Amino acid sequence: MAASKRASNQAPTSTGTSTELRGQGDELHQLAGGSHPPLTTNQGIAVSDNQNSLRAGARGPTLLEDFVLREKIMHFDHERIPERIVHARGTGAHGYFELTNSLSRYTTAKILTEVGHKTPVFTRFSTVAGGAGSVDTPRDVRGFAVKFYTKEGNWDLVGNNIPVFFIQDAIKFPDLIHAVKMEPDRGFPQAASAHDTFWDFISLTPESMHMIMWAMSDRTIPRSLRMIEGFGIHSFRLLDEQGQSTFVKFHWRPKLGLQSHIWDEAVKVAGADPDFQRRDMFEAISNGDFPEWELGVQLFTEEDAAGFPFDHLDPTKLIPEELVPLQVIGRMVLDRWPDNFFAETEQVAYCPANIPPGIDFSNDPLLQGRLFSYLDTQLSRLGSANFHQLPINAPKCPFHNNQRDGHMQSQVPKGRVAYEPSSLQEDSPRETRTGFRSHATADDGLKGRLRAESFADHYSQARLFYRSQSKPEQAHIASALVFELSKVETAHVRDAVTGHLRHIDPDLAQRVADGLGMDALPAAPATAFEPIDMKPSPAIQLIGKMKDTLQGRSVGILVSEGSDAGAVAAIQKAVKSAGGLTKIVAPKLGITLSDGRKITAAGQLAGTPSFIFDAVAIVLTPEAGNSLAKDSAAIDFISNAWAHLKAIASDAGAQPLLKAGSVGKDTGVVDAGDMTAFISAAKVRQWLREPKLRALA
Ligand code: HDD
Repeated sequence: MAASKRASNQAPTSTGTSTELRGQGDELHQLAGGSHPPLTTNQGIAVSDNQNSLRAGARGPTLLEDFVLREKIMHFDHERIPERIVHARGTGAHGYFELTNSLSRYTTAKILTEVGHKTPVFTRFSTVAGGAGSVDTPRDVRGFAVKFYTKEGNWDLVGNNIPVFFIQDAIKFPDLIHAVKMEPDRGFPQAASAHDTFWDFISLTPESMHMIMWAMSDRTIPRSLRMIEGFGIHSFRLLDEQGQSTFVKFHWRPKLGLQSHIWDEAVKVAGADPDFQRRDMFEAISNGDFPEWELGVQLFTEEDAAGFPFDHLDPTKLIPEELVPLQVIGRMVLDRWPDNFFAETEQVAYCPANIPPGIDFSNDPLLQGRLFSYLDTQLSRLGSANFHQLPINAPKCPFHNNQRDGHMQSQVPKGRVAYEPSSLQEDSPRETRTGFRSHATADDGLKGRLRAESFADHYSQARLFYRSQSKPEQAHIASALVFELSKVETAHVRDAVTGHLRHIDPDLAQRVADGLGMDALPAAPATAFEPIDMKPSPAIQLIGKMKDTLQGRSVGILVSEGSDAGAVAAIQKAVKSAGGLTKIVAPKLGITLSDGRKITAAGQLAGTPSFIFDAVAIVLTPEAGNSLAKDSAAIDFISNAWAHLKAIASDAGAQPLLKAGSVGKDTGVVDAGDMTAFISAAKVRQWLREPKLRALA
């Protein structure tokens, strides 16, 4: 049978008659099993042979007449659409938003007033700088874009995992992006900010300093997309029945709490699994472990804003939660993976200008520029003004207007009226009183290319951020700056950035200068605004927002031939009851434990390093312990777990391996018999271990 299958698949088959060719298709059909519909061209013509093109003789030329071939290749040639100029690498999922607390005092928007209603959403997470094929774990801001298909039209909240942005005015966006992307002469580095052009731009753009603090923190190397916050960044408005306005900032808070990689881990994960975060999201949703976020709002009035020591219209500023508390109003659950990556995740088109009645924009100049950019980019990416008709983009409420025709029109409007006003057709669409209205503001300033003086303070909130961090977080920020600047070849750029740091925090500047081996601190640039000290905000810590849980985390259990089945089962049980997942890793996929049971490991050791787990357990016979102590993959497994500050449980047999991996002693290194100690150690990183093993700035 195998031989005949090979023979029938061999191409080309002699001077096959059409009968022979059909026979081959039928055979393949039977081999696959089931009742498949006939393969057709896009015109619905059934295809009899999908293996051989039409030729003049078995060894002759292919004929132009072969419409099956030409249609197939033409379509293939056009399979790609332009990738997003930013945020090209992304992962999306379907789900719903459920309102838990009504904002009816402030807005007429139904999505924010109808408690209990579940609004469908499609949410896409992304990195910013890399191309569509880049890795998931570079140091980068993460996009957090939510399309709510509300009853009153689509609302797109197109945010990031950081509450502020690099620049104050949209006119600088192309410069920022050109600076961070691959340098144009050499075409590298891909998905990395650690290069001259990025830091050159930053050194000349003091308004970016606050964002730089966030970007250099571990926020930009998240462990999982399920463990990031999201922010709408700009102030928006809520409008009530009378058109009264209240300002609002939107925040997403992950149910699993925040967790990030440490830098060395992120770098290694990039090699081990370029799709790490996409896979993590896919597996979580497939396991029914649905990612979830709370939606919180900060509400404030024009009068409140007048009392803030910063301008809330400046997107490089956040409003500390200690100043305007966060009120949780709902939750978003992502419970369905897309059926098709291209049709949904690639073709989804977000636009911050999509908002339902009852929500409105503020004058944030970055937001104002974005309102133009996204619609324009969709035209170039999706190639037609009808991109809104694609299923992933179409509103789920009725929509009608007099826009007509255009490329790829898929609607078939009826009737003779395609204009307004009209009197010829009863059901032609008309404007409505409850339609979208803009807040009536009296903005009558002088026309000019201006920047408000209230936007001049570039350092106070950068200082606020740095000083609000815990000690390990501050060390990571300083070390990230040293790392990034050490990749910058131009000395004056390194100096200029370090000079800015002096305005943020002199100690930070000194740490970075020391880390770079500078002889003296470079001069601080002149500043129009003397930074002020703000009260530290613990709410902007990352470590402070880690949850004491194993939920959403995973433990790798390294076993080998004859490992103690009872110990393995005990670890699996303890981790499961703490809400975590376990995966068995072994030198070979098929492995027999001490009870004689043959199991299939989830990962083979050489391809399943410890950095894809949150904690590890090692259960080995003395023989296996001795032999793995000479195996570099096993040594890397354990030494990386130690270096990445993870909890390690091990039995007696594993000790030679721990020794070979230079594992030391601390509260995170426990006996495999003590699951209570292991579970509590596995919930956190062993921060106290870090200074012992890594030179941080
Ligand atoms: Fe943007 C995509 C977030 C400023 C122009 N942006 C894009 C995406 C996110 C953001 C999450 C990906 C959406 C998706 O998943 O498809 N962008 C932001 C945030 C900003 C921001 C949080 C500042 C607060 N963006 C910004 C400015 C401009 C753009 C100032 C232009 C003036 N952004 C774009 C774009 C993109 C985009 C070129 C590329 C692909 C797309 O829109 O659909 O239009």
